[in-house]
Amino acid sequence: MSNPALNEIISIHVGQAGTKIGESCCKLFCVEHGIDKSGFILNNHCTDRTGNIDTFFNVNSDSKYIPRSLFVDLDDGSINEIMNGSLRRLFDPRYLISNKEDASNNFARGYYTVGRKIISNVMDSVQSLAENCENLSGFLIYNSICGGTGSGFGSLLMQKLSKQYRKKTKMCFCVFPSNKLASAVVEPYNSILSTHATLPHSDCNFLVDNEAIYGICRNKLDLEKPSFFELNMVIAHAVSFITTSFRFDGSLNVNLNEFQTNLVPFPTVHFIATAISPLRSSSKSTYSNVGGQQIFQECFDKGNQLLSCDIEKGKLMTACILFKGVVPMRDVNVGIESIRHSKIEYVDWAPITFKVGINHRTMDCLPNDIVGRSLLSAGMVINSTAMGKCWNKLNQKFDKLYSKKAFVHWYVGEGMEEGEFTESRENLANLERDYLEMSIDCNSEEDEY
Ligand SMILES: Nc1nc2c(ncn2[C@@H]2O[C@H](COP(=O)(O)OP(=O)(O)OP(=O)(O)O)[C@@H](O)[C@H]2O)c(=O)[nH]1
Ligand SMILES: [Mg+2]
Repeated sequence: MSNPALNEIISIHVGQAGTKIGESCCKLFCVEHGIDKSGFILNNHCTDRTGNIDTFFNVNSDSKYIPRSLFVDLDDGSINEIMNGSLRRLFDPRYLISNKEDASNNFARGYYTVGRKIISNVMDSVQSLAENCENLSGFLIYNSICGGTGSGFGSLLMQKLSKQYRKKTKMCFCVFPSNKLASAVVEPYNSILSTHATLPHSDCNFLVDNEAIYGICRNKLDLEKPSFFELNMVIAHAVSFITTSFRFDGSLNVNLNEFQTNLVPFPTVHFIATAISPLRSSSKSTYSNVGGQQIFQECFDKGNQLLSCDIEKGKLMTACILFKGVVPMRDVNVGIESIRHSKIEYVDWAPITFKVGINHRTMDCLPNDIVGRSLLSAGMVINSTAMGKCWNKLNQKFDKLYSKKAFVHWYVGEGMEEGEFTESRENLANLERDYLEMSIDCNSEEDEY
């Protein structure tokens, strides 16, 4: 019989960004649950801080905890790094899957050709992880929707998961293309093709972009030239806030289903921005002491957001704030009130509500962390109609490329029909319209995003 206390989650990390972010997250989760780099509970770890360790970890007969995580990449570069990295004794090598040939920034290679070669192997591994669960609640999928593997193979995987595990929640943590920084000219194609392919299969996508996180590293954390390693540490903290209530009991807890119910008012409108506060350099002080009200305000500050989406240019639909530390309810209420009276606009078809989660544990940090500790901290997740503008910008970039049919032959050459470009673009136009629809007040006929 299933144990209702258990709520296991399977994490799947796809492509370079997905796997490297996954490694950073696992490092932080180990610190939080008091596990050493080989998977054993630390001797000096207080047992009541271990939390619901089974959410993200399996335990074997030697009492070793192994992340319930699958790492997949089409080339072996990042997987080899993980196999030889500081967590090499933690992972089960059966769940580190790679091949020899990447998708070369091409969605079609990840989806139709190179990715097809390993999909059944990957799905067998997912099944073996799922069979080991007593009460699987769902999947967290990490990828970059700009890369060929992340977008193409990620989409193929989501479609297979949706077919095989239809009723299980599927949430994604995605690197979204940056406005100015791009590592490949075809990023708009990959992201739009993959968003079209996965829209009905994902319940909720938490988006981050590297430009926003570079800004955090430079302006808040005093790092002049941050690398992916540092960017991924910031992302790991955001993931930690979002998943804390799945992993530790709290005075106000938010589970996977509650998240979805509260954050997603309409199935396609499921793209969520995240912010963290406080963000102070770890070199400045041992602990910063910031109050609940200030945390609320900072979470709405552009400089604290991991996605370059101008919340002030849209209307807030829903938001959820997840505290770590002891926060008086009075401070929470004053914080909510101050946001109600700020420049932020709200949709008028739903009451202004902030779902609040509180976990009394203070935040944990890695030994070499760039994010400074704080007695009280929070992650905020926001669903805003401003996201419609992000899709609009990306659609325009797609249109420019496609007006010349530039680079299309690389996709067609991998067996993709050209019609998939137009079909995907039309679907993304519908998504823009969904955001527009959400932003129209009940009382007025015309409005903007
Ligand atoms: N935050 C973060 N972004 C990354 C990382 N690695 C790559 N990226 C970004 O992700 C996008 C490219 O995606 P990758 O994950 O490298 O590509 P992939 O999924 O491996 O696909 P292919 O290499 O094309 O087969 C670019 O926008 C990179 O800037 C990382 O470790 N962290
Ligand atoms: Mg790659």
